[in-house]
Amino acid sequence: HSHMVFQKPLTHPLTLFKMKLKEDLNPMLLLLFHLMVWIYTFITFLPYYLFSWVSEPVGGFCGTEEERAKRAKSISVLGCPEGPYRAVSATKRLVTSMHPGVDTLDKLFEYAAMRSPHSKCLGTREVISEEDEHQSNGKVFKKVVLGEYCWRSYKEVHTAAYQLSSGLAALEQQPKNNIAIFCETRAEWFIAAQACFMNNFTLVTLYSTLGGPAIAHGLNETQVTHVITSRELLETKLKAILSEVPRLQHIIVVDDTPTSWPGYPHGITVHNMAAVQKLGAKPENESCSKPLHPLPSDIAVIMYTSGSTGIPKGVMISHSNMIAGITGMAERLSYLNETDTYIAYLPLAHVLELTAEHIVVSLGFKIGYSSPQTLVDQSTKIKTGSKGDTSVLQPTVMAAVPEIMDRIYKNVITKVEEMNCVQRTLFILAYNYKLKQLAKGYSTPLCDKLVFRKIRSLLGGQLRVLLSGGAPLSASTQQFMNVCFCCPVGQGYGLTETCGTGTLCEQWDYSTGRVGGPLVCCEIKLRDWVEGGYRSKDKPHPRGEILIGGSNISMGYFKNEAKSQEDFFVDENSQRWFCTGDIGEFHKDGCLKIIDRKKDLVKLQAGEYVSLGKVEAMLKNCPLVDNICAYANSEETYVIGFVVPNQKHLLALADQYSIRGSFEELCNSKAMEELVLKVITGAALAAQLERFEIPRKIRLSPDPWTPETGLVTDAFKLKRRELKTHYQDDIERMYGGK
Ligand SMILES: *[C@@H]1O[C@H](CO)[C@@H](O)[C@H](O)[C@H]1NC(C)=O
Ligand SMILES: *[C@@H]1O[C@H](CO)[C@@H](O)[C@H](O)[C@H]1NC(C)=O
Ligand SMILES: *[C@@H]1O[C@H](CO)[C@@H](O)[C@H](O)[C@H]1NC(C)=O
Ligand SMILES: CC(=O)N[C@H]1CO[C@H](CO)[C@@H](O)[C@@H]1O
Ligand SMILES: CC(=O)N[C@H]1CO[C@H](CO)[C@@H](O)[C@@H]1O
Repeated sequence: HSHMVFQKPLTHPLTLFKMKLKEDLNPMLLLLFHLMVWIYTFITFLPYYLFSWVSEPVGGFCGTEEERAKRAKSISVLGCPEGPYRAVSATKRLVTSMHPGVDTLDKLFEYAAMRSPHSKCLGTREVISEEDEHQSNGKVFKKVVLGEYCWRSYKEVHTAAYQLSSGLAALEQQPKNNIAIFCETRAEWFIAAQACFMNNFTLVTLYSTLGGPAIAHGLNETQVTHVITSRELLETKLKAILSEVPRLQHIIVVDDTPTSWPGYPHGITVHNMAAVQKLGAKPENESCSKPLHPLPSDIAVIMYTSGSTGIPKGVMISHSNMIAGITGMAERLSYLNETDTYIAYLPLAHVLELTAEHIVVSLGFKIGYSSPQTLVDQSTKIKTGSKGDTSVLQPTVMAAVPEIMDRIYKNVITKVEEMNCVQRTLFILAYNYKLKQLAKGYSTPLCDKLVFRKIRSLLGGQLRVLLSGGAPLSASTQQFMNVCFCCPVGQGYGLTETCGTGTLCEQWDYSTGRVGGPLVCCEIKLRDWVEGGYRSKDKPHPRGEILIGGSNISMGYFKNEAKSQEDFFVDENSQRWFCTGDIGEFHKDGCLKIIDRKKDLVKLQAGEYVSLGKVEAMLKNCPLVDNICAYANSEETYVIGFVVPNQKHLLALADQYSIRGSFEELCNSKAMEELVLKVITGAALAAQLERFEIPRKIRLSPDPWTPETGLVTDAFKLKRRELKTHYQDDIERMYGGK
């Protein structure tokens, strides 16, 4: 059987529209559209043609986008199919730092603060009002009205961090002790991190969505005495586990109010961050804490990853690891400059967000803080009629996990379905026209202005690049973002263990499903995985498990030598490597494509191998499916699935077959299960899945899987073990046990 995962073309939802449209297409409209496009292209092409030979192409950037796309991004330095592959500009030597002498994170921020002290650095919106909105079903939603962004300059942030660092030292935070940050993404998080780096305090990061036992485990294992947190997390999560963290002495709360904290156990003091900064600003304390600058080999962060299985693991990341990772990514994003704006809303405890914010510092632009609940005008916490963060900030750079883009995509598609015939025809014509032009390397300014401007304004209207990481992005969603948001989606691949780095697509690479070539700071090898049937000798592309090596590879897992030995190794040139467990293939142009995951492969009773990840990726493109987890057991002969259906589409389907009931009732109905299974099977066959790969039975779940439910990670990756436990009864039922 074949392992050619993710390679077959997916049926794009818009092609379905196109088929429907053929019947009711107005020929006049079509003619008019083509005429308009032709005239516009002619008018804009002429000056371009006349002037194109005047401006000299810049070295390395010459040629049309089409030519550039053909050029190799990386090559195998020894010429073997298994690699190692390196970026073309780094074949002789991997690049480990961007600014000379800047080899630790504290030096990086100091460098940025010296270079442009008065530039805007961190921005936060002020809260104008807060109110409770009562829903008809008795639920209460908190809604906020937010004002403009208030900015702090690089110099102000540096001073704030310096004072906090001195203040923490005055509170007897010792240079050799770890210190934890357990907080939502906000400016104070970033300032606190800089404060720690300055004084060689090792920072321990924990996701704010982790459960109590996991947090206690992390805090206990790292033996922290000081924790920086927010008022909300202190009251909802931390307070309950204080007895399990006996070493804890000081809690620093980033909020301003209240200023006194009664009712905490003996031996624990709670401080406001502002008070600690004030303490640090006193001359007697400032002088007593002579900063102990870290060395590049010192550990900067112990990052706990929620992982898709078991208790969280702490990954030890040194300053040199971080600097190399930032350098690698910043090199590929070097077209960004001080005029850009980054919107920060992903968890800062996630390596993607932490490196992204440091890239901003490294390139010298500004960070505006946001949150998933206030991101756009329609977000849950934004009061109807007031503005979301993207509208106010108008960011030019944004990072997103595929889950968020999938949601945007499905929303817009639903809107398109609701349009009248003329509007829809225009939209689809423009969409397909632009798709074709992009493939050829041309832009379509007229379509962008007339058709896509409104969609683009959803995210502020100024986006220049969208960075995507954390999980594979489906080809249809990527194309949709390329077309409708008029900006490239830079898909990347990296893990916490590799400091977020590995590969990143180039700005003008519009090919889908691929994650680009290796960054200049690392190299990639493919290792044969014989059981899975992947070998570097495979044709047409070499395939195998992805190994990433370079100075960006982290030092291993905290207090877990056995696991570190298993996943990391050092080669004969004393370079560290990490074995990712992901399966990839290298294309002719040196781009990597992730095609499978070792852990997701299950052998069915009859001996067929099923890649659960591949099945899920295919079926997620089905509009009826919001999320899906495929499950298979080696003692059984078929695959089953847990499905979170799309509410709107499920209700429509029920309506079509005159099945009545609330969304929840429909999800529990046997008849609906059969209907959805029929639709999914159709979609799976259209996507050319093998018969044995298609779920034979499914369970519909009315509740979406969010990180809070513990069923997915913060990057919305499925936690298979937790899902299995959660649906144990259903598994038994579907396999005929009950
Ligand atoms: C920084 O702290 C680590 C322990 O966390 C210690 O081993 C190292 O020597 C310190 N670095 C300096 C330059 O003092
Ligand atoms: C905390 O760590 C100690 C050892 O350092 C261990 O004995 C104890 O069981 C741990 N407690 C929790 C709640 O994990
Ligand atoms: C920054 O980039 C923008 C967009 O590419 C460009 O228009 C501007 O001139 C650049 N500014 C500087 C100072 O390089
Ligand atoms: C370590 C140290 O010297 N801390 C001092 C910081 O300032 C406060 C208030 O002046 C003193 O009480 C601390 O002893
Ligand atoms: C911390 C770490 O792993 N450092 C390594 C980075 O890579 C260079 C060579 O590429 C090694 O010499 C370092 O030990």
